[in-house]
Amino acid sequence: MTSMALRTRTLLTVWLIFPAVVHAVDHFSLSVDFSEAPRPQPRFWQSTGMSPADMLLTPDMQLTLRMIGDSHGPAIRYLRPHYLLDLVDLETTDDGRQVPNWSRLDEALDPVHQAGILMIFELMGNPSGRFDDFRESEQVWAWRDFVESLANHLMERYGRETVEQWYFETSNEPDIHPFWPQTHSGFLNYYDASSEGLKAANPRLRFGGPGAGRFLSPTLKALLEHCDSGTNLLTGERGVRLDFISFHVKARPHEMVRYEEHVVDYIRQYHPRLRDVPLMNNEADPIGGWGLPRWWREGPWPGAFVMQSIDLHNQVLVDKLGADLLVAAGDNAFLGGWNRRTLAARFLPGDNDVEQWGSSDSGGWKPWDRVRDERPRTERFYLVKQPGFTAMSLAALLGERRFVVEGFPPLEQRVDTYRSEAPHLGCIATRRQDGAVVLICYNAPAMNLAVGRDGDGGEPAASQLEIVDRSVADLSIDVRGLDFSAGLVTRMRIDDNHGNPVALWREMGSPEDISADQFNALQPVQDPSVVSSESVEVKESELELHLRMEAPSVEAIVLTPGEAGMQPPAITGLAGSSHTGVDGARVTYLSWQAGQNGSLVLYEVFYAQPGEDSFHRVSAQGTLDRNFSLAGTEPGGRFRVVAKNLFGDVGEPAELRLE
Ligand code: 8U8
Repeated sequence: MTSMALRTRTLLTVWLIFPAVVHAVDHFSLSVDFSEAPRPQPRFWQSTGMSPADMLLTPDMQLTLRMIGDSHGPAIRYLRPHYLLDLVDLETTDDGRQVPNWSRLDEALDPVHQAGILMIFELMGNPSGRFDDFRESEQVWAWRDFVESLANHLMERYGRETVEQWYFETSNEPDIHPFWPQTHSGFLNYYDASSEGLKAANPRLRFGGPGAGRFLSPTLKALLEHCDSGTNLLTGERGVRLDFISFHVKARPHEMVRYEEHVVDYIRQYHPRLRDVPLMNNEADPIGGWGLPRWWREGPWPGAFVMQSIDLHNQVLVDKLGADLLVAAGDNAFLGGWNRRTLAARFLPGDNDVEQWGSSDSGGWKPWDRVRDERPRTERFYLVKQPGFTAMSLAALLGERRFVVEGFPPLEQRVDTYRSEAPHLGCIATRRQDGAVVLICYNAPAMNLAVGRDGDGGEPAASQLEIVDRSVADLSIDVRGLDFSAGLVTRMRIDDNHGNPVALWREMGSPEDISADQFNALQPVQDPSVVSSESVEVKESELELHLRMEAPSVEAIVLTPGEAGMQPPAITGLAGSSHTGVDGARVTYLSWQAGQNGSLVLYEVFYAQPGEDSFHRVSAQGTLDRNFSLAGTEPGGRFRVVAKNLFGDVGEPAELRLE
């Protein structure tokens, strides 16, 4: 779409729906009291996944990992890839023993570890095709030994403490063929052997599953039954350890938490002994099929979805059910264009959605029989962060103590998302360790996500656009119980016009191949926009806030006590690496540290071409993540990075000269 066409649509929207907007903007009067007893805010959204594992060997995936590790917080702590053990070959020694060759697995996991990311390690894959029937006792014992040596290898390479923070999980979605091509009873034998192998290496390693793909499937029920009261095949003991129960629900958040509640009810009714076992919905995506084009992925809706999912999981799983929720996060680290389920949109020379080496051809699926991958390897690329990922960086601002925001209709009335009032709105209110208060509000229009499938190329239907247009709302929030008298209110936004690079890309004329200049223009918009920062007086511990929530949108409001004059941390560890952009330009990826990651500072990045004396700013005025990419850099070029607090105080800069 050209910028001309874009403007026309904006005008049309204004003219056509202006009368409707005047009557239709809902208004909600909300309140939150920070002097009440706080509730916990577990970080269950900080996980992602992708498939298959050999994608970890590609430069574009490796840069995605670094963007995760260098994000604010970090936004994401755990990675859950499928088919890791397909990277292991069994080699036969002279005396006829089979020994694992770990080198390709190491090559895949090293960059994950270097990026500071922890693993949800699925014991998935079939080394050299050795294990095809776990009803056979010989295979069960061989698998146990294999898992023990795997765990020992991982602890040796990545450190015992690190691996103790990982979660080991069964094979993904064993209730969906051909993820688990074997029998049911074979699966339970595999479970026992995996559990014993891990325990033999280190009893502190955590193991659970089954990563169920279907709602309350026979596989999930059988595993619960087996772990509760079955017999451990290897030890003869009654019951088998289950350190967490994992399953997948892909739906909009209201429906998602309703399904999850059924799973919790089932566990409590039939397996009261397992009632306190922690839970993971480790593929909590809006809809199945990462690789199908979806119009609503091109823009801020996935960001609003992230916040709504956090809010409803807080309200239902944490508060109402008292569940120990470890993970409720998407499987969204795939590589593809704007409208695929990706953390960063990937630009390739030519068609951006062409299949590349290591990426799968149909939505996370990988047929067992594919051995060789003849497709082209990714060599030239650009990555642009999507609003769903940016929203997770914003969520990292949230504190550990949460307070209830009153004033929306009760949740039970909002469950029917097509008929009830305000199913799409919500606010999360927290206080941080450093005393700042963080409120995040969202507007996630409740349209039918499946409309726009296949046939029509992922274009939005008129009915859906209408739902989006009608969803705008005004919120007034009466904030009470503040324990400071003066501070700063900083607002950061993600919506159509803020923190939304695809909008700028459309204004550029939707180029399939972006240039270095276009990439550089997209960089500053991939962060949430700081839209305002104003000093406020807090009278009688109270403050009134007003927000217009466009649809879809996310707004974070940070209330920082105190005033200007504090020294922000110095930048340390400034480092750069480079790759090649689609147009052949050299792209420098910068990353750094500053105090503790997660502290309330923003960064500014400046660059001077070789021979130039003065630096010019290349980033937005404040960026949240500890990384930045610039295309068209040259040897001798110099970067300067500074941290500044929200009051504008600037810390000690760091400089880097490119080789
Ligand atoms: C039912 C089904 C059919 C199919 O062709 O592929 C599937 C792939 C099916 C169900 C699940 C499935 O994989 C899971 O979901 C994927 C997705 O794209 O939603 C991926 O996110 C996951 O990696 C995978 O576990």
